[in-house]
Amino acid sequence: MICLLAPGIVSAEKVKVEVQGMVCSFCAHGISAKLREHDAVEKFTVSLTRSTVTIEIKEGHSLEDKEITAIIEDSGFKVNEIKRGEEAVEAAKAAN
Ligand SMILES: [Cu+2]
Repeated sequence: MICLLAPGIVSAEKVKVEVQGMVCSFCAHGISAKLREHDAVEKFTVSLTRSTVTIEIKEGHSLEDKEITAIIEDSGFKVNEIKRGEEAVEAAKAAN
């Protein structure tokens, strides 16, 4: 993957997903594997302590709530809540 954009120029859309039942690194691995192969995912972080997955969506791509839900459910978990925007993501970072 090559990044042609200087950091900070483009603010990609960020999504915070609260996942139910994600408790260990094996859980995180299953979800990570699916996110890694998705076209629209620029990068993501998984927090086991907060049971959240924070996804940064690639410029020019979109990721619908139902797609996110499908990814999580395919991995064997349930989605509690999906939040979009900087605010939700910054709050998650601050608490980590
Ligand atoms: Cu697990």
